[in-house]
Amino acid sequence: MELRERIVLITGASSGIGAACAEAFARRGARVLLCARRLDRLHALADRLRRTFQAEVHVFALDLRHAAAVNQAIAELPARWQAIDILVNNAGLALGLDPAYANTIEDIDQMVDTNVKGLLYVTRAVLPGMLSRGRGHIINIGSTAGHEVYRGGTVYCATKHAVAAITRGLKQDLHGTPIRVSSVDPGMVGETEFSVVRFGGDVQRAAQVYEGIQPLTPADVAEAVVWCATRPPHVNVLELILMPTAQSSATLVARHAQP
Ligand code: NDP
Ligand code: 8X3
Repeated sequence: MELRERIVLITGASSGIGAACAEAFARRGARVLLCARRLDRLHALADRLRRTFQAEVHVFALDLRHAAAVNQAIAELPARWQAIDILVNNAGLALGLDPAYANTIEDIDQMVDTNVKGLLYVTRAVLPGMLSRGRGHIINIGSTAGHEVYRGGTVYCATKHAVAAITRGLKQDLHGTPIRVSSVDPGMVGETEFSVVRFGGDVQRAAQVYEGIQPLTPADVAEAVVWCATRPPHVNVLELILMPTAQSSATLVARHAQP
């Protein structure tokens, strides 16, 4: 499917996989709508995409944990940005590596509110328009953590299992419509802020996560997202799992091996 002139809304576009998706879609001529909490980051990215690809970009600040803010942001989009063709539900985070019985209530709330409820709020705000226009594609960024669990990741894994359930459930909710639903589920992705956020800003601890392996890059994941979006209209990629070659499960990681 041709991406030129398509409107693509990407949540969590201020860093990592979301920023890479913005670039991958902009490079192919799509019009990109970018949101996150850090508006300065979005403006910097928008400037770069305009300069490099002559891309059409619109940015807005959004904390998607707040349903009213989500509804307002979508309702108040400029008229020429309202007909969203593709929604990339990317914003998300993990906090800590504590057992679930030791997680702070604030961390539990933030993971669930962002990864599950926020994703549902944005989807709820965008899908009716897609249905009325008779075209659209929801692409969720899930995780291998939505297919397995690991010690210390109970809450995060639960949220990503929820994303997997939402993807499969939405496909059934949309049965018989032309709207497509996909989940792109990566394993370890480097060059993002994911582990720095998880470890509360501890850059050294975050770097150890990827020590001795070549993780996926945000661009690798973005290419998978674009691939889902560019299949012909009769093809719906429901779930796409990708991991670094050096990773075989959440905890089975071949460090200092080839490649
Ligand atoms: P980053 O931390 O680099 O990016 C996370 C993005 O989410 C940021 O742009 C952040 O923007 C945004 N975000 C977080 N909270 C909110 C909020 N309340 N409202 C709006 N935006 C928010 O990590 P990644 O790029 O790695 O993460 C992107 C997605 O990929 C997540 O869903 C993550 O679970 C998933 N993933 C990551 C993997 C990895 O190894 N890195 C592997 C598998 C999946 P801001 O802070 O400006 O709001
Ligand atoms: C992010 C990667 O290692 O927490 O989803 O499963 S991991």
